[in-house]
Amino acid sequence: MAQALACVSAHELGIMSAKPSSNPDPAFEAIDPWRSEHLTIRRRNLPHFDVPGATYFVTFRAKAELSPAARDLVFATICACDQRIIDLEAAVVMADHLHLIFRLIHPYQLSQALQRIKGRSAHQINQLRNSRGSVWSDESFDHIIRHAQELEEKLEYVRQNPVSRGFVECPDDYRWLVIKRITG
Ligand code: NI
Repeated sequence: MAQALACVSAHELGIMSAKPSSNPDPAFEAIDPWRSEHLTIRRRNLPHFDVPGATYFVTFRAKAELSPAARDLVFATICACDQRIIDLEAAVVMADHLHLIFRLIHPYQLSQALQRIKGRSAHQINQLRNSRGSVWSDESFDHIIRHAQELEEKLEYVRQNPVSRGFVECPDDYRWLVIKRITG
């Protein structure tokens, strides 16, 4: 499991570990998603928050490695959902997982958006592979981005993912990456 989560930074998983007790009002923090420094929801086990206007950082994993053709299909599915279900900021499709940064378009909820992306891409990948069954891990990791600096950090994280994984030397050379705004 630790390996499967390797690309999610430690603070993304902060909700799973004890938080330092330096906060003067820990009870308040515990119930307010905007006050929680690194709210991350493991959606199979915990309730989640749909906050209107929130920008989400979402990661989910493929059960088996995605071929370049499969990554094309996933990327096309994400782009097809953009401006219909999600307002996409950034996406990267890696060989075994993907990261998305987006806002929801009314009236869609986070679970619906993820179901749409996972379901449509899985259907197409199964056709490609002449296979059936689940393509994606059931779990998704989602995180509400709280402020502009964090958005910049997440955008850069997404942008550098293919580089840090050794796929390319420059982010622009990676085929399954989109960043909509200029960073830096
Ligand atoms: Ni990653």
